[in-house]
Amino acid sequence: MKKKNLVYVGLSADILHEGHINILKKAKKFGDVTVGLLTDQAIASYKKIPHLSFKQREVVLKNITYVTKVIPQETLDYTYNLNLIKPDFVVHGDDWKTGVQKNVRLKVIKTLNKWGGKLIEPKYTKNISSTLIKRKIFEVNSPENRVSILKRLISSKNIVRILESHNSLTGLIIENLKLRKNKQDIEFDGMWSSSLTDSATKGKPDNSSVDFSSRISSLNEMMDVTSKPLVFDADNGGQLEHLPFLVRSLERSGASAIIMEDKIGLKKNSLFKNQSNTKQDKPEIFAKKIKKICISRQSNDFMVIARIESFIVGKGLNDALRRAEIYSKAGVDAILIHSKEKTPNEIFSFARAFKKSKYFIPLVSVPSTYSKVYEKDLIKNGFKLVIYANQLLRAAYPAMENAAKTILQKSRAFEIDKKIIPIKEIINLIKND
Ligand code: SPV
Ligand code: MG
Repeated sequence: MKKKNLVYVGLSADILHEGHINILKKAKKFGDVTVGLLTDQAIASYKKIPHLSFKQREVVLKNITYVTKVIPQETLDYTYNLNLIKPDFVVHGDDWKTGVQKNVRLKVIKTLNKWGGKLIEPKYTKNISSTLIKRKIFEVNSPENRVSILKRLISSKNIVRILESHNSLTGLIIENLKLRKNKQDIEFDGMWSSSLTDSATKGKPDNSSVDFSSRISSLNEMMDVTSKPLVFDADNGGQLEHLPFLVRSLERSGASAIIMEDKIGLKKNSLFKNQSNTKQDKPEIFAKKIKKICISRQSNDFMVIARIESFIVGKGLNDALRRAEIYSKAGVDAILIHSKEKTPNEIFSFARAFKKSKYFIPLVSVPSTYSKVYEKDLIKNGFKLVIYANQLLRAAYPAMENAAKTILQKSRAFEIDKKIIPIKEIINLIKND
């Protein structure tokens, strides 16, 4: 009997729709179908990570009549898997002739040529797309789903990019801004609810004058109109006994992580030059707070991140390392090593030493003072999360002040009109359908 032909179909299969079924059905006509299921990492290399995990997507595909086998495809590029199984056919919708996948397609053709394999490209099914379905789902996305996204992003991306958001409008910038760079779509992965910029927006100092109920109310306004993960700056977390209630509120709102700094006493922003009155908590006492959060959280996907202030208060590397191990043992998911130096040397020396510890966990950086550092260098040094902690507020304030000044100076608004966006654009900025 003639051996059955082998057909290969590469899929993300996050949300399966009739378009996928059309492709698989067509593929089955040519032989036995092996699906190369893109891993979270492969998908994250060119677009948002999928809603469903690899395992969940695999189960669905394995149970489809037209599919014989499912194997992981670790990269967007098919070459490795094609060389591995040498299929007679690859089937893909004809929608990849342009865009991110254009070169992937050309490589598929070249590789198949080596053994006389063929690329079959059925017409893309119109008026259906996972993106459209995802948009609809987002409207009813539950807080529980939202909480988990950050942890999955951290395990599937080189680095997760978080930007400060101090109101819903800045949240929408983070939500919607997309750029094409080096043939990749890039965007911010989530929002940082900063104590500094949330307080400054309310005209108050960053010393916990803005209490948690007010902070959570601002957070909820951002959550209402966005879908990306949010990381909450909890200062030192407040009283140990109050922490379970804070965690409950954060999880209920859909926040993905709490970052708590190891300081005690009246809070002072870490970037102030004079830190003479700033005190660090005893590491063992701080570890109790960490444990309290870990046992209070409903979901293990809600991340607890400890922020070490040893460099800020002038203690050295050894103190920071000792604390990192204690906090890691207490159960935190990541360590933010803070610094107000002009270069990242201090945090990189910490990273090098901590990497050798058996308690090593992912690192978080806040490059406010050492802003020349590139993400690629953070990645090289073991950082998995970068928080741009205050740039949107710093951009907005001088722009607004300048507009106010110009109107005062000119006794009319005409001169500033050229420098600000038209009212029409502001109206169109927020959809109203
Ligand atoms: C914040 O943005 O509120 C922070 C970072 O906690 S820092 O201002 O550097 O303390
Ligand atoms: Mg803060």
